[in-house]
Amino acid sequence: MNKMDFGNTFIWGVSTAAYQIEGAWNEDGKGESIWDRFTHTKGILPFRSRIYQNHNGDIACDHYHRYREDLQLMRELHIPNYRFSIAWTRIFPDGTKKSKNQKGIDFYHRLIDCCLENQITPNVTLYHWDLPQALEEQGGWTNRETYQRFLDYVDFVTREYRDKVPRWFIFNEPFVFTTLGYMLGIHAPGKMGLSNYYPSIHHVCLAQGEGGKIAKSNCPDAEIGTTFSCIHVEPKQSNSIFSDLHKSAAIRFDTLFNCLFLETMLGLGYPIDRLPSLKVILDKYFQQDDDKKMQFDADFVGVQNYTREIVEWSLFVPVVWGNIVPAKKRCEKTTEMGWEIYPEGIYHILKKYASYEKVKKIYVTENGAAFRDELEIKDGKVIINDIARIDFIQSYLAQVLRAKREGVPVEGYFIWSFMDNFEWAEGYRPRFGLVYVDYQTQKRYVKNSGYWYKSFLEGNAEF
Ligand code: GCO
Repeated sequence: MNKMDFGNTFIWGVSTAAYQIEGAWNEDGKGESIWDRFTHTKGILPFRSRIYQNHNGDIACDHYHRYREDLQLMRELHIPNYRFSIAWTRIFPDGTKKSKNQKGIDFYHRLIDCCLENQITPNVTLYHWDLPQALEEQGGWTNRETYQRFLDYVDFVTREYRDKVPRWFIFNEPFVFTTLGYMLGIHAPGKMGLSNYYPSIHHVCLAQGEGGKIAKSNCPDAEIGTTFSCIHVEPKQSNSIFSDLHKSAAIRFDTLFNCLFLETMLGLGYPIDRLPSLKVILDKYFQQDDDKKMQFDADFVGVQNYTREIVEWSLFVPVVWGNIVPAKKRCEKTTEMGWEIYPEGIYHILKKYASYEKVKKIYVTENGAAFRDELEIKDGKVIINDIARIDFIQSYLAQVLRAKREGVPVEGYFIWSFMDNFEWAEGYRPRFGLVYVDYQTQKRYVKNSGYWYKSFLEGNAEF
């Protein structure tokens, strides 16, 4: 198999996110984001820091200052598409348009122009989790007003850069940032409980649909879509009376993980039939015409898949009434994140998403793996022989091609990630990059997976 098997309209790239790589957390007028606050605030439980070894994104990969070097390296690796996110707080430091910050606006003009100078297509994610802290102090996504502020931000940014950006992503993984940030409290802003979760889900659905329509209206010739974290879910196998209970738990997890934010965008409404708990949203937060507001005729959907989950029924976990069976309890092959390596999972997810009539096109906008990278010096050169990451990418690509050959309209693949970066609550411990970052010196070293991707993109790598 080689690149040409995917056809010459298939797009290839790498993905990153502002908070995970930029650093310069308070430079040139940038406002504080919820991730600045969350990483600067110690956890409530003294023995448990909220972030591995109290890491934070203050400096990260210093991409804010080193983007030219990074894009030059991307060009040397013949990577044609760069997906990155814009930090809302560089544009509107307090989250509202009255706080417009020209230095932040100019930075993204420089970044986008540098992409174009290097023959790299800029793909812009409008929101990759870094809500302005000033808006969080008014309730954040639990406050319906926040979605209006998001629309002001989307309107400004898509007008500002529309002549240079051909592809826009409204959100990165709404399921993840609402669930981990407003239900479980393990991501910023660290809120917990259904009274935070349900309103944040609804206001994000409104922001997704209205934001998509505004972006399309401002950039009619661009491709406008959004990205979803997708996890292939299977029920725990059991011959006991619990078998059906596990199966119904798997349906609830699958609905929450993979269907909720997609189906509201497609105009199918909340999947109450499969996840009755969501009826609270209709009773408490839904307003007239919200179903129309949530809808957006996306040009594409972004699928982000890394693993599979096996679930079992449980009486103790609300909303889904189930538990995830930890991967390390049921399989040998896991990544540094403890995620099962299960390539068939991306095939199943692609088939699932393609089964929705209104899904026109799919890009795989994140896929990749964290493994322990060993550095060795050979003839004065740093070698990182990350075979496991190359195997991972090849095995998942094979499943993407399998789905494509069965008629799934999958038209692109972006590796997470171009370079090692800040992995949220896990800090800098897991390394996902094709490029190794020495955080002490900020030196970059291309891993063998980066060289492999280069030769694959040149059409020279068969597997
Ligand atoms: C996500 C985010 C990325 C992560 C990556 C690895 O999908 O969670 O988009 O920011 O870093 O997926 O977990």
